[in-house]
Amino acid sequence: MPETALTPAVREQIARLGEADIMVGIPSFKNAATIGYVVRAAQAGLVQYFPDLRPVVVNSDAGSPDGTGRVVIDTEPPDYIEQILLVRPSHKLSRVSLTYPEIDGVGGKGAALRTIFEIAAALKVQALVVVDSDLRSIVPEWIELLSGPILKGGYDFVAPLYARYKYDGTITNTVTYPLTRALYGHRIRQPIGGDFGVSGDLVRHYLTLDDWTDDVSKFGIDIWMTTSALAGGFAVCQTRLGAKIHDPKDPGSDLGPMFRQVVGTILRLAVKHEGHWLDIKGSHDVPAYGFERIIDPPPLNVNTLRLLSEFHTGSMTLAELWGSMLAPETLETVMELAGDAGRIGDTARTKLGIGEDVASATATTQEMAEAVSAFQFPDDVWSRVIYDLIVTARNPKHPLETLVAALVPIYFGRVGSFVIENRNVTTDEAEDRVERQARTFERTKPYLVERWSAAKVAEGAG
Ligand SMILES: Nc1nc2c(ncn2[C@@H]2O[C@H](COP(=O)(O)OP(=O)(O)O)[C@@H](O)[C@H]2O)c(=O)[nH]1
Ligand SMILES: [Mg+2]
Repeated sequence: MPETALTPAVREQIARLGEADIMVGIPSFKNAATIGYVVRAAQAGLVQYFPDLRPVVVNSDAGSPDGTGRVVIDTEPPDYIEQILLVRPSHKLSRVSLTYPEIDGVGGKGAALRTIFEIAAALKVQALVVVDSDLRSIVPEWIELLSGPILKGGYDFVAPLYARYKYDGTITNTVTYPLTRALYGHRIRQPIGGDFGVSGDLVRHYLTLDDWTDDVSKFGIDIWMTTSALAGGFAVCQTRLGAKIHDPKDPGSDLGPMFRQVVGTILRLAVKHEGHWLDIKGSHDVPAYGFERIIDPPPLNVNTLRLLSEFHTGSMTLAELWGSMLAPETLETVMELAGDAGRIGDTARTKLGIGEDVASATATTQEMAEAVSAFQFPDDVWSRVIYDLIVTARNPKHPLETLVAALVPIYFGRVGSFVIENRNVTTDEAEDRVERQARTFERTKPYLVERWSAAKVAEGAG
């Protein structure tokens, strides 16, 4: 990890806090509307479930202009929590909000978390819980669910398990879940869920790693945490949190940059950690902590026409780049699929009376998915696209950022297909399709290993 750049203000806070046993870290960027609730839930969880541990809540903010930090400071004091819960904790609960320093000029969720790791290490905590600041569905029990496996079970990394609406978590469903599972053999269903438990040992391990990049300072942080825990041989489990309800994002309009940061990171780490995945076949379950939950998460809208249109447009502007990153057969199939997307999208626009500007189309999610229902992007083609990217990422000649940016339209095509395929089924049934795709990634892994090994031999020969 880059040299620590803790600001004097952060050092001062550390000196003031001394030591702690359990810490809740909350990264934020313009979350004034929602962070107060998250802080109250975190404080209540610490007081209710760990009255004998020394607790601290740390908000690592981007210097948000909306007063996020102020909300944290002004949130009801711990005395209030003690009154409503009728608990008398043995230790005072501290609450801190600070502005994190950028890392090599880059700020983001990861930079916020790095400051959180450094504070957790300096305070010598046994367990660190990190939760997002836009959560609506967090309850005090989440603090126990995320730290209990560490404090009681000897685990080092606790990944979340949530009920998410079938169209939420598309980067997870299409890339990070199936790829983490097929590469490293662990079925971690939400490797980038955002809400994690980390042991003191693992926090210290994170701070020794030297593979931090700009993407990790941003949204690459979650997959970096999960992958580094797996590659480091740490004990990993999952915990059942119920529903994840947070600020919604449409995969077609909001998730492009996040996709690039997450997928750039997972590919780079795959290249780095070849020794941890080359020999792994199949996968195994990862233990899950906490009582089962039966919850229907709220729906989310997706502009499928736009997804297909971006896929098709991508094929016209990026074909050459796609040719340099995909195997010839994969390229051919992807180009055909992009052609399908263009044709089927055009017919659907005419039918729905939508002009060229699909981004502002007013048709509903269901109407759009129905109108383009003939489109299908098969699982195994998608797995080969991702595997081709890993092989291409080996070669430093190809800048990863460019490759991953060029992958975005293909990802949109794949997500469009997922929405179409699941338009008439429940979230549970859509889950079966995510599992089917994950099994496909495992089944086609020999394709990756073969191409990877061939690329190595070719490099050796060259
Ligand atoms: N400090 C900081 N936090 C950020 C930044 N961007 C996002 N976050 C936080 O990271 C968490 C997850 O971000 P969000 O946009 O909800 O992403 P998603 O839920 O994973 O799609 C939230 O708590 C955000 O406030 C940033 O630039 N700086
Ligand atoms: Mg969110």
